[in-house]
Parts: sequence; structure tokens; C-alpha cells
Amino acid sequence: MKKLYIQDLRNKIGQAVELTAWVHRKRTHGSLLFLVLRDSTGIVQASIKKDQCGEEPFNNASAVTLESVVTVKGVVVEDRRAPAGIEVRVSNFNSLSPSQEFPLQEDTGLEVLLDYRHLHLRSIRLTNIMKARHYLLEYLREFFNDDRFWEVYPPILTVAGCEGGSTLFGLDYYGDTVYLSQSAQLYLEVLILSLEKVYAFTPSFRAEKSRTPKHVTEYWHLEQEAAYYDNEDNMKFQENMVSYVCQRMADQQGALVKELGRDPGYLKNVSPPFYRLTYDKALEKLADAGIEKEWGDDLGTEDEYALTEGLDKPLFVWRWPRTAKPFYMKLDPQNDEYVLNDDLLAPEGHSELIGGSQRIHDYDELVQRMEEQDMDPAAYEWYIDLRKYGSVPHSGFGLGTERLLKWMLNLEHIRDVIPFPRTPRRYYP
Ligand code: NSS
Repeated sequence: MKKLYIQDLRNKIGQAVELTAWVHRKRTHGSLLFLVLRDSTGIVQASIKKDQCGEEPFNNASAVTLESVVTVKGVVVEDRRAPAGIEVRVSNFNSLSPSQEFPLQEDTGLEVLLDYRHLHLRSIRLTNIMKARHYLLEYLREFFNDDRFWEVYPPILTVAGCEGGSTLFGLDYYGDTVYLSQSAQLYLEVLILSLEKVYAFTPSFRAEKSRTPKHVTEYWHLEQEAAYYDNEDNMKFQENMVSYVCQRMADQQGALVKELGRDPGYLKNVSPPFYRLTYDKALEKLADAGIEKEWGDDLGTEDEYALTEGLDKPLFVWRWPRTAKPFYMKLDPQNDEYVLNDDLLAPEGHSELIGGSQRIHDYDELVQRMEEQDMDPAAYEWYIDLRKYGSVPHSGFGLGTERLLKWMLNLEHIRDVIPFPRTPRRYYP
């Protein structure tokens, strides 16, 4: 059975068609009925006149409930008054699968929408966001593949974290404890010693305590790792990658982006080089804005907002104090109080998109850094081992794909870009 899609009706003007779709809206004017029909490709108006399709089909169509699946037969005509400029003049109507009264309306509140996420995902807005998400990943993969990176498949059940123990989800594994992956980084560091340039797109899990518009407990992490890349190569790759996907999205999906409320011109303007501030300069800038931080403090939402206010593209805050960052980051040979790393912050308070760094490839330096952070090297023996057998300088980063899309589409909350958001209080449906 080959289905006709709404987007293809434009090529069928003047022809008789049979269309199966969901009833999205319904309006009556006496003996004239308008149905707005929806499928995965869009919406179209169907007009049904009693004197054209007969009494019984007309009565059935009049009684149809929203979200029912129907089949209409009719001719496609141009009509400037119709939402998409065309309409189907119906000569026959059939209800295939009736819907009970749909529990969601225009004014349904947020918590109810989340309880009924399985139904809310049919909304045009969420459908469009899911499509934008698909395109974003397509463009990201394009960027990696064009540069001859290998896509690899690291495990989700892991023995140890790399971003600190406090956000690990542990689970019982035949009497042992294993953890849901926070990051594939340590495994990617294994794979670069054979494949040299790799990326992975996997779920990452964070037992976040804070409830904010930028945190979920399960997110999709795009991670890159490359042999012989130093921190500068790494930052250049990040800005080229983010610029590439912004421009591809503007060029290829301008209408979708616009419908979701972002001017495609804004994305088109995102190009390298991005703004840069060292951590120390960022603290100075914050002090000028009246925000006093201690050297070594992490940056909070307010700080990120102050640093990126009014910017038209992202900002790197780079070269952080070693005390503020994880054990695997390479110390700056110029001054080992700092590490060779970057956080990439999105403008307009959309928060950190990427965390990246050059990695320690020297055995002794790594063990010393782990001891300094009171870590147990036993759990990381395999990772440390890599430094014994032909270790090379390398760098990598992790990108939160939901955060990138949230910024690109200028959406308010990260849950808007993920079909089934997991937060500290929500894991249903
Ligand atoms: O903790 S990160 O900053 N860095 C890492 O996990 C590295 N080990 C990645 C690597 O170098 N391979 O997380 C990376 C990004 C961060 O910048 C955010 O964009 C995103 O992952 N991230 C999140 N997104 C959504 N929700 C939560 N809770 C979250 N935590 C991090």
C-alpha cells in the first residue's frame, strides 16, 4: 500500500486523490464542513459539501472527532484562502479509526501536557522540533564523515565515571555495581589508538540534583576524540562544526526554523572565529559587571548570561584553573596551574554547549593528577594502561545535542527538544 503524503498534494492540482490522515481541526458553516487534516508531512484543508458527497458521508464527517484517522477522496484545487494554498474538495469520506475525546486542548497546562507526552508529541510544534533534531544530527554526521572521522559505539554500562562521582547513576549488575555512562570519552581515548579520529553519539546519564531549563538526566551526547590534535585544533574543530550545522540548517531548513520562531539569518551569521576569553579574563569581565568570583570557582547560569549577553555567536571560555576541572585534562606547559581546555557557551543564556580539552597522554602526569583528586587508580587501570603502549597527544570534546538545538531554535526549555524528557521528578511516560 503506497500512501499519498500531504506535501505531495501540491503536484496533484486538478487531480482526484485518496488521502488518509488524522483530523487536526474541524469547523462547520451549515452544510459546508472544513477539516484540517494532518500527516507526518504537514496539514491540508479538506472541504466537504453535503450536496457534493451525499448525506451519509457528510453526516459521518460532521460527527468525526479530532485525532480520528480518516480517508477522503476528492479533487485537489488551488485556494488562496486555505492554509497551505490548496484544498481537497471531498467527494467521499470514510472514518478508519475513530478517536475518543482528545484530552489535550489549546489551554492545557504544562504538567498535564507532560503526563500526556505520548499524545502531545502529535502537536505540530513538537513534530517540527523532532524534524529539526533529525536534520541537526544529519548535518553533524555529515561534518564528521566529510573529515573522515569513524563513528564508533562505546558501552553504556561502565565501571567508572569521568565527570565526578556525584552525578553517576549506579545499578546492580549480578551483585556488582556498574554505572550508566556519563560520557564515552575514556572509551574513545582507547579507539583513537587504532582509528585515530572517532566520534560517538550516545545517551549520557547525569543524576542531576538541580532542576533547570538546561539539565535533563538522560541526554544525547556527541563526543569527538582525535589523535595528534592539540587544544587549539580542538577549539577550531568545535567552531567549524557548530558554524557548519547552523548554516546548513539555515540554508536547507529555513522555513522550519522560521516556523519555530528563530530567524534563519541569525543562524546564517554564525561563522568562525567564535569569541574567546581565558578564564582569568572572564573573571575580570564579571568583576566589571559587579559579579565577584573566587579564582577557581565554576561559572553559574548568571555568570554565563553576563558573559554572553548581546553576543551573536558562541563564546569560548578557555584555559581554566586545574582545580576546577577533571583529572584527564592536560596541564598547560606554560603554567601548570591551568589546563588546556575550553567550555563553549551559547549566547542569550542558552548555557554551555560543549566541554573539551587536550588530554594527558603521559603516564606519570596522569597518575599524579588522579592522586591529587583522591581518585582510586585501580578502577581506571585499563585507561592508565593506554599511556604505556604508544601513547600520543590527543584532544576531544562532548557536545550536548539538546542544548545546541535549544539555542539554535531559541527554545525556552531543554525538555522541548527531547521526545521523552527525563528529569529528577519525571520518568513517565
Ligand atoms: O560534562 S561535560 O562538560 N564534559 C564531558 O562529559 C566530557 N567527558 C566530554 C568529552 O570530552 N568527551 O559534558 C559535555 C556536554 C556539556 O557541555 C553539555 O552540553 C552537555 O554535555 N551536558 C548536558 N546536557 C543536558 N543535560 C545535562 N544534565 C548535561 N550535562 C552535560
